[in-house]
Amino acid sequence: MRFIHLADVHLGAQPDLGYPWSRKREEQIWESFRRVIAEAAEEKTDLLIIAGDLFHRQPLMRELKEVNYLFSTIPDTSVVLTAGNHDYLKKDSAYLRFVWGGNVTGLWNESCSAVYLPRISTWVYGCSYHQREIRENLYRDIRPNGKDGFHILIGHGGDASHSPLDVRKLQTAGFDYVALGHIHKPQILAENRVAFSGALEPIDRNDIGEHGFIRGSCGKNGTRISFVPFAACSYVPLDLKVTDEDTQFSVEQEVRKQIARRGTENIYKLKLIGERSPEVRFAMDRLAGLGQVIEAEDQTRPGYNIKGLQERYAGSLIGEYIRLYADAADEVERLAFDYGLEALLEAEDAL
Ligand SMILES: [Mn+2]
Repeated sequence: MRFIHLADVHLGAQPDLGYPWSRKREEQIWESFRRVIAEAAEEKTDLLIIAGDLFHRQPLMRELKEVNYLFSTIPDTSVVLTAGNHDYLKKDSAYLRFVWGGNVTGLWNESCSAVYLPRISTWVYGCSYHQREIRENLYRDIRPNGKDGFHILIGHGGDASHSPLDVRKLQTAGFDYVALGHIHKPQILAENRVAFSGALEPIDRNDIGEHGFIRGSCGKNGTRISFVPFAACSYVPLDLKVTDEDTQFSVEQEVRKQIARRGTENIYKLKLIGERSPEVRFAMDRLAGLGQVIEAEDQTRPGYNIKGLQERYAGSLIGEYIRLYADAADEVERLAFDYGLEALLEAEDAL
């Protein structure tokens, strides 16, 4: 029995609102979901699990119609989904009013129930959020029913206000696989047993690293799972170490090179570190314009020749300042020292 485990697709999300690529990202999330369905068709996947937060907010009827159309293109795949904290089941939720295709099951109950899929001899257990926050562990007492077939649990949560989880218990409860959603970072918590697929696409700048889904199978020899990178883009931290040789233009050249090498489709969190020549200033807005750069931070320090300055300004205010404050106790003092020295040297220059 071959399955795909998805979660946190967040259809309808508009990542990085206000940035030029936001609209494209909104489209890419839908497009990625469509690509997964095509993948399921190609691989003849038996079961598609969607472990909550398929939508970023309450789904609209027309959006469910699109989703249901996509499900109808994989009639031989059973689709089982639950609602998470983002697309939780309000009283008038479109999820409940919508008439789904024959291959689609929503586990909409507030507490765990199971559906049996005879074609693949598989029981799928799970429940849905009926409110934004749930502070108790929804899956504490759930166990497989002991009947023949594979037993898969769908869970959503993992933090204090969204069903905290007990991984050990989930691991030993007796399920063939526990498919988790809510935490956007993909992570296998117990080998071939318990995993967060992570968000299909990164949803905001905190979703660093690769994203995709989990592909797995259950059979006579147990369960096998693996993570499949699938997202159209990643948020990439880009720390560039500058030296006293660097200038605005040389750093621009390096940023261009790095973005070309790591992929122009990605979104970058740029940080300049290291010691720059004291005369050089970096125009961070120019650097941010060189690609999809969501953050551009200058954390460089002026690389003063402290010893040289102290000798040169011995007996003057600058010499005294260096003598008193050059040994900074921490990063804040160090920064204050740099600013102070810079101001003093500029004042000196102006004389
Ligand atoms: Mn969630």
